[in-house]
Amino acid sequence: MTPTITAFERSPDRGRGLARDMRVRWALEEVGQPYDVRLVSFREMKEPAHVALHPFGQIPTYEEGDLALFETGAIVFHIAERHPGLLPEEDNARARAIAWMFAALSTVEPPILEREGARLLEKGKSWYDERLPMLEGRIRTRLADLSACLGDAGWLDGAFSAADLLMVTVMRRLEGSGILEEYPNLAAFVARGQARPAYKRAFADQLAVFTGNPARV
Ligand code: GTB
Repeated sequence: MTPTITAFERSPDRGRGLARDMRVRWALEEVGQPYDVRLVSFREMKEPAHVALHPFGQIPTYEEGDLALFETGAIVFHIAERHPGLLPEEDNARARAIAWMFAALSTVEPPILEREGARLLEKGKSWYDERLPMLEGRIRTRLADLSACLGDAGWLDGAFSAADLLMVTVMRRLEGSGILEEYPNLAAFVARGQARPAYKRAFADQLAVFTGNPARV
């Protein structure tokens, strides 16, 4: 059954692939699962039909037969469980990859989102100039540990997995900050993810929504 995901009708990132449907598109491309996309406006996201799929009125959602899912971590995990290629077969390696999926979303992403939120909503506040370096310090703490852990390895724990996919998308949200570049092995890790053919296809497809110019790479 072909799954349907939702994405922004007009992404505020202007097709830079930073909205979270990119993660789901990339996972589906990695496993070779075709999918449909239903584009939603900001107004539609808050209407009952969409809220029935996503309690917080957000994108992306994932529908497959009777199953409706929200939360990209859960969606990517579901895809990885149903298809070979995104999680190791061996039990312990699989458990470690899942731990890294959680680490990406619950340990590395939150400080990055805190900074993003502050830049978006707190510029001009009296505390902003003091708060920003503090938030960036928290990101550096996480990235320094991650960088030490990754070392010279290509991926987080053996072969490419859903954990790498999530971590790459999380770290892409630092683009333009200059922070990622302070950790050359992490910058190379992100670039490796972006070089994957499945990433490129997913990126092109979400960009085509913005440009109105469907294109495949
Ligand atoms: N934890 C949820 C998940 O992982 O699925 C978070 C989902 C989420 O934040 N969705 C956002 C959304 O629907 C879109 S991706 N927001 C609308 C709302 O809450 O009303 C977040 C996002 C938006 C825009 C950019 N950008 O412009 O760069 C980047 C990321």
